[in-house]
Amino acid sequence: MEELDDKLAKRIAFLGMEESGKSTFLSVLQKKFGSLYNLKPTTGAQRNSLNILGYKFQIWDYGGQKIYRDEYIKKSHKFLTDNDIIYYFVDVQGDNIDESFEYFQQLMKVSEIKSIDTSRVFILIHKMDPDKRELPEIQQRAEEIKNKFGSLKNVTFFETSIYDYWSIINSFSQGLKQITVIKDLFKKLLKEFARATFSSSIILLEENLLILEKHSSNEENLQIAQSALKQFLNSWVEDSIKDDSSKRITDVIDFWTDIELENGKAYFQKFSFKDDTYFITCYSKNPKTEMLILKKLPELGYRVFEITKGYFS
Ligand SMILES: Nc1nc2c(ncn2[C@@H]2O[C@H](COP(=O)(O)OP(=O)(O)OP(=O)(O)O)[C@@H](O)[C@H]2O)c(=O)[nH]1
Ligand SMILES: [Mg+2]
Repeated sequence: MEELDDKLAKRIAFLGMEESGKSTFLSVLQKKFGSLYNLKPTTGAQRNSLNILGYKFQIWDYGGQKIYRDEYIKKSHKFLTDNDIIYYFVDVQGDNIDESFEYFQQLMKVSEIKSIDTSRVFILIHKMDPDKRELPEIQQRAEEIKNKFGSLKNVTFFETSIYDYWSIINSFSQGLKQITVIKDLFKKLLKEFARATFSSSIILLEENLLILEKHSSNEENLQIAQSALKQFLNSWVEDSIKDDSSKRITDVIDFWTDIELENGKAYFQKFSFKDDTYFITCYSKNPKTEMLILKKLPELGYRVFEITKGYFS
């Protein structure tokens, strides 16, 4: 079983300068909130794993101090092979942008990384903290990062902060989407579920709270569902940090939550099939939706489970 898992393991790289926030981001993904603020600088390249839909993903956290950076470039065949996805971190509050860009350019030149499709390279403009991101100097630095890094390759940017939980899972889910197949089955499933429950938009998440798929009648309704989900998640993260940081966030999350919106209601529901746990957010203007979701969920659980069995083939 272990051998099979290893074959399926997908490799994701976290690269960037020292102190750009890579290891902290990883701890948030792994829900290790207890050790969030006392991480030491990473020595060399460290392997971590994350289970997603029952499959093991490897996340390589490449310590960013100069001695290590030089080593990865020099011995790229040893350090940089087999990565499927690259997350490159730029600290919007502290990094020397020119130096970071130079490192990024060097990385993109080595053959092991050059061969990776641009759709699999993500730049995280990190430490865009909610209380700082509107400041003119931060905005200006974010713009500078986009101009510099965007000039080299047609990469995707995300603005992230550990103080905005949504920004972490959203950016990571986008990357994941690049290495997963059978997307269409989830799409179809959600479309049917939306029809059956009169939902205007739906977001499906797996047990790490990573987004599997979204469905919506239009962009505006999707935005409403997303901002409701963002509210749910951010409040739970706050609670779980305050409360007892050793507790898994998925245990802190209520089984069923809803919020009244100006026009309609948003629901958040945890559901399971066998040992697998999933979450769903629905936004609807129809009062029947609440009852219909509860009625239809067992079947949805079964079908999501069924799809995930062949998910990473
Ligand atoms: N304000 C703010 N600080 C952050 C954020 N993410 C990480 N940090 C802080 O940035 C510092 C460095 O974080 P690390 O995660 O250790 O950085 P790193 O990129 O792993 O560093 P190396 O291992 O040396 O490459 C720590 O003090 C973190 O608390 C963020 O989103 N906002
Ligand atoms: Mg580190």
